[in-house]
Amino acid sequence: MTTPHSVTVHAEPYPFELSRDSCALLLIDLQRDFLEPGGFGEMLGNDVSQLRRVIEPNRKLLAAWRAHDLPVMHTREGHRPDLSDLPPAKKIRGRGTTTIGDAGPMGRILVRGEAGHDIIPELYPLPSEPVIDKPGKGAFFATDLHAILQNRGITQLIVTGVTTEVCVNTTVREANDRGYDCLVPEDCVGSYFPEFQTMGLAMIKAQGGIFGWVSHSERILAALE
Ligand code: C5J
Repeated sequence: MTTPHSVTVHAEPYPFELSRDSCALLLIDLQRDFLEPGGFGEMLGNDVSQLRRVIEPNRKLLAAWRAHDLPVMHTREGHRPDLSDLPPAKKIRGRGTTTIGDAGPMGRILVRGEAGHDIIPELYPLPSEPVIDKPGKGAFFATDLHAILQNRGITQLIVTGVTTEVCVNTTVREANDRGYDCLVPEDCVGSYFPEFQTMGLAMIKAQGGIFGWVSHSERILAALE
């Protein structure tokens, strides 16, 4: 529905009516261990350039959100230092020699307070922007994100970050089930695997937007201006 405070963003499967009064930018897990050369992601053999290409479009989108004084929130995937919130199944999954909680190239892997767990400097949160520390893939599981969004009257989310098929997709699905409208700018989300990037986006907008909408940051910026 178009209102005096809404703008239309060209999107698929159909235009997204972005309400300036109730739309937050949610940046998912833009953490050093996932994106930086020398981090845990690269140590596992992943090509971090596939994720690093999202930095610049996210930087522009974040700058616009801040300039318009619209709400911004960030998430980080990780666990308590004593690993009491780490399910044993997650700890042993993959049968790797180095797993969550072990010493990695940037401190203990996916442990809160370690260098690799923190958000990359290019997109670092302002003190006024909530940072949601999440133990799971979805940003709503075992966090206060839903309460924070409800308290601020937010009903729409622009979801960006990494990885497209894991934490971004899981969060969009969780948000959809809680009644939020989600728009995903394709250039602001990234996967180590190009085929998962393609299919992760296709799944969101399939069947008339079964989980949400897909667009491009430039289209969102154009609509905001
Ligand atoms: C995220 C992961 N953030 N792929 N985590 O997607 O394990």
